[in-house]
Amino acid sequence: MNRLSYATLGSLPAGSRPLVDPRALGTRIVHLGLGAFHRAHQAVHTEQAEALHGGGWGIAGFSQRSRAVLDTLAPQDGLYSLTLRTPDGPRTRVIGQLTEVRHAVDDATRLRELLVCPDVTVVTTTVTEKGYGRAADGGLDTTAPPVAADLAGRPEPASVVGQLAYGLRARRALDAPLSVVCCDNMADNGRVLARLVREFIAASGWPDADALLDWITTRVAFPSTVVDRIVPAATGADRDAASAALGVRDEGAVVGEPFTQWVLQDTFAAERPRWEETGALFVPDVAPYQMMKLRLLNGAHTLLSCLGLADGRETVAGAMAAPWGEPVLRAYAAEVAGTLPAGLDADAYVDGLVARFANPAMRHLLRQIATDGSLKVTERWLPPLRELRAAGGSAPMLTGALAAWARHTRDQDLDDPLADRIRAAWTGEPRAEVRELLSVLGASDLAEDTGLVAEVGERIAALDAGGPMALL
Ligand code: CS2
Repeated sequence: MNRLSYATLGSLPAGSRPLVDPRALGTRIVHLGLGAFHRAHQAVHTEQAEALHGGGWGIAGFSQRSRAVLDTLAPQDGLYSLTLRTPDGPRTRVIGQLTEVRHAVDDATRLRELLVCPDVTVVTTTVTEKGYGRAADGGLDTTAPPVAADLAGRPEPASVVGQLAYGLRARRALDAPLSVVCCDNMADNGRVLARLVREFIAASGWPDADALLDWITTRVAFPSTVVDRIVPAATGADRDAASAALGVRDEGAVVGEPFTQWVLQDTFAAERPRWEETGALFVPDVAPYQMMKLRLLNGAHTLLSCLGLADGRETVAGAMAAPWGEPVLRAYAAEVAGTLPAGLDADAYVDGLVARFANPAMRHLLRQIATDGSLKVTERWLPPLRELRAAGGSAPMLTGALAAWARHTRDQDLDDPLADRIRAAWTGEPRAEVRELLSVLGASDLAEDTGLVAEVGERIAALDAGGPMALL
């Protein structure tokens, strides 16, 4: 079978072709983190906006670590297909918005070149929570290896924050405004990223650091965003199915659910694609949307993954099919909904989640969600837990969730940047264990809350004895 590429575009079934001719695009967006999520979300919105309004918003995607994604996409001229797993069957279409696929370190010169190009006015990022090098207090961990080496003046920065700081420093000479758009699942993600970049510059020792910080204040925007589309890691079978649908071999195929949401803070500093024409929402403050999505969707995902893996389930739909699946999800959501700002329709949102999670056409592995759990728990559960405790309310589902995560770290192989410290917390003394796990999460306030520590301990014992139903 021929490979998907510019040369074979003409042979694609009519409904599977890119909406625009990718060869006619310029490069106006730099994207850091070339994973499946970007390709199934922002790239798709951008392609739709391009088809409607033009503008030449091609994307240069820079992989941060993996070279495999380049080996896959470079021979395909940056083309790949997205298969939407609708309940009525899959729909496969080639997305043609990537004009360049590169490696952020190997192609550091090209990255710098693009960041000083006046046509480029938007940088987007999807590097996962751990990709930002945050310390427990939310600031930059200047001792973490990639950041520390970049601060020491490594010419090809390997940390995302270093890449942005160096890039902005170069761009200042051009004095052209830029929007840096964080698209990862973190509360206040724009402000988080702005802070990290500023702290990098402040720690850099650059003679122009102060002037650069002033320039960033006036010329660079870091809008916050909420991104949502469930994108399970594609399997060999997914690639085979996409290739069969296209009639050409696609090694870069991605899969996702039909649902997509993108909410952006309306504070861009410079020209951008008209994403609002593709369903994206521009609002003055994304916080309500962010809280609803992180706490309900992502929080429930993490809970289902911990409970489901312990219960021998493999996928989100499998966990939802368990007798405890939907009741646990609804009980968790009912508790967390109490922490959301007024005016949101949490009930409708939760009904939507039940349908999305139960979509039998999706094979979303619980193990994928369980990855980097320590960072996710911190974003998704601890803020609502703190708020409910501060208000004097009880939070049985959130303490149960922490217990489920604790058991997960006790019983399962961990793929987590803090795995060593987490494993070392299991000393055989139950109270001390929970306390230590909370400290590892950077939640010393909660670790010192003896009532909470005792409750989590009891919930661990209840789950050990009764399985997920014990949470209800
Ligand atoms: C999931 C997210 O893996 C995870 O942690 O909760 O990737 C989730 O599927 C997306 O945020 C949905 O938008």
